[in-house]
Amino acid sequence: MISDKQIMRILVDRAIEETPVLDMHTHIYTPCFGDLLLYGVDELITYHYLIAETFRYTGMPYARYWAMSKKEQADFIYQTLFIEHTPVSESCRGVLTVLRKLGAPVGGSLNSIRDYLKRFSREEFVDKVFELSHVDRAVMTNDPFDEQEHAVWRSGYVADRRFVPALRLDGLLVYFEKNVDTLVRRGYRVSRALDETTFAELRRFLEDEIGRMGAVYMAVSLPDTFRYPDDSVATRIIDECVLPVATRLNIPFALMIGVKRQVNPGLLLAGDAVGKTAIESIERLCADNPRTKFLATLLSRENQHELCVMARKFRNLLIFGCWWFLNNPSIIDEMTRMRLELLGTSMVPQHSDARVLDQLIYKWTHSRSIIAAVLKDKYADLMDTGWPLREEEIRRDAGLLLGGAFEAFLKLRFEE
Ligand code: RAT
Ligand code: ZN
Repeated sequence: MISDKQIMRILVDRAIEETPVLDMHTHIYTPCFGDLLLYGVDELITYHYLIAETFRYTGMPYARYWAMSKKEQADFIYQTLFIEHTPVSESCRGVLTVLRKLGAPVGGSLNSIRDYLKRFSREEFVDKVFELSHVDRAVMTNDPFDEQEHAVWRSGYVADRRFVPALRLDGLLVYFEKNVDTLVRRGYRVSRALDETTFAELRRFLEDEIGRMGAVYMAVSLPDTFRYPDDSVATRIIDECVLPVATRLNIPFALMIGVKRQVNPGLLLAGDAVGKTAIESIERLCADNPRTKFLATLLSRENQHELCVMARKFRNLLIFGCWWFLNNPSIIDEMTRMRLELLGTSMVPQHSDARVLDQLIYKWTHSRSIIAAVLKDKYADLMDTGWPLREEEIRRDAGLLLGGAFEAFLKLRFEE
């Protein structure tokens, strides 16, 4: 006879499998952005996570790698990580999951894989990836200071319901000085002096960009050394511009904190590391701005428990994802358990951070199975209490965890 718990486990797998994902942070783009949308096996293999892993096994000068064509780089990484070594790391396994799901010859030569993938047109490939990953919508990272991207927003942008815009603020909060001239060229009366006119113009800039894009949140990635408040440009622009605009438009301000930029510049994008940050910055922001909504993800494993506790204290804080170096099965498992135990379903267990379209497939295949495994354990404990767990509850939870909690947060309005 099949037990209640066995039935529950089948229902959980089914619910997690069948629930479409709203992926709240990626680096992929609507097809109208042209070559900003990365896809295909050469991009997949030259993902910066794999570049860092490749250099573990070679004495080759970094510059020689960067001088190669994309195809040569992919050949080199494939040879190093998949042929000369066993591809057991999470990033390597990810490539293989993508290939398997696409029906490509896993274990074959890279050329045979390239040949296989030629059967898809770009358009077919985009459809195929969304179908295989069962992602309904993916939130982009839209940098208003990227000239190539900006040109498309000004003309040629074609909305695609699967891609949701989000306004990235690194250019304002981290690299303000560098971008003053661009802002002036675009007709904003700003100056490095950070006077009242500049703040008013920056608010106008933010509202223009959010309006043009239809951005659902503003976001910034910050170093582990970030402190709020302090006497930095970032604090001043956050106080005078970002918070008022976020509150007025009722859209969240997403903080992604903990990157140690360029500890090894030779690796370029793969050269960033991690550092623990001071949770007090988030505490202050949430406590002082109860009507403003914050999203947060921290890069250091050491910050995860206190971040959960912070979310228990502030309803205007929604924590999300297992970011970058945390996106490994053992850590996702641990973080998802802790978050469910401390926050129930009022959190977003995962985002993909996909830089290459194809990565939606593996990031969600791998994460779905961990989320399902954790849920099964939690439900088994719940059933032991005598709680009559129903299938509707399982489906409701799957919906919340795979995007519903984020969507509900977007709609929330905090009145004081
Ligand atoms: O995960 C990544 O690919 C990083 O390089 C970053 O892009 C990070 O996710 C970010 O959004 O800053
Ligand atoms: Zn990212």
